[in-house]
Amino acid sequence: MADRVRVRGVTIHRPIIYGNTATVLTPAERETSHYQDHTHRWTVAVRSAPSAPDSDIVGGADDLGYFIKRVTFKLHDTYPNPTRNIDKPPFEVSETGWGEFEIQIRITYVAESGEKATTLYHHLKLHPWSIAFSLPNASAVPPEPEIPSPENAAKLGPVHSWQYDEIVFTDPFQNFLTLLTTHPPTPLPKTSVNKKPIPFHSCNPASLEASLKGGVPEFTSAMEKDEADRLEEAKGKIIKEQEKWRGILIEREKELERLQKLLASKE
Ligand code: SLL
Repeated sequence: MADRVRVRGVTIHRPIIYGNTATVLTPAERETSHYQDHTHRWTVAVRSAPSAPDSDIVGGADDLGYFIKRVTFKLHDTYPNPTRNIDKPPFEVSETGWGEFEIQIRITYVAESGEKATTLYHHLKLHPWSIAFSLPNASAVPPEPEIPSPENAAKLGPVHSWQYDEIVFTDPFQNFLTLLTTHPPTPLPKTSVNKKPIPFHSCNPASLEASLKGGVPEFTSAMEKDEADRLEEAKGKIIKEQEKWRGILIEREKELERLQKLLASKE
């Protein structure tokens, strides 16, 4: 079967995002909820990275159902039926709750891909981002960020926590490669079309300010360049530090040698 032939030397990828959006329940919603202790409504999802035009949803411009067969979200054991299998787009789960926890996300590909499933982890984020753990000079063990009251958190608007990633297929089967190439992904916009904020990431503390102003964040290709620039800058800083400390070490070794000689001459 020619279809089951692997196309050697080819890699093809699909950009995705995974993460969650959370909002504080209004007092009325809390009253009518089955669970009086639930404070937030949240949605965890796997989506295509670009956002649809004029959409209030982070990502999701493309339907990923042509190559993803199932997404399994493993919720905290405090939830009924914590293993949620989603077999068609949108690949997402919405719930209410009171606490943050780690969600295991398992992506299974369509059978003809012959690809193994991918497992990702996402920390469900309910509380607003805080600068406490993103300051570059913060102490090694950062303080726990304060959790604002529901009233104050509600004023800050929805919380977004999304991670960009690329699913890479190496040496794909010919039929799967054809399937992928007949569904080209919508390209990411170069920069945000509607001046949407870039999604906050703790590796980029500068993005906090924009994310606190609210609005639905959007992934752009400029983010990739910005991240590469930040990495370059950090590399430069590390090289400078290394040179500084190497200089200090050489000085100290010279001093040690001098003192050892002095000591030997006194013996
Ligand atoms: C914590 N490690 O202690 C976390 C656990 C669990 C969250 C959080 C809903 C449970 C229900 C819910 O929010 N669980 O169905 O009532 O913070």
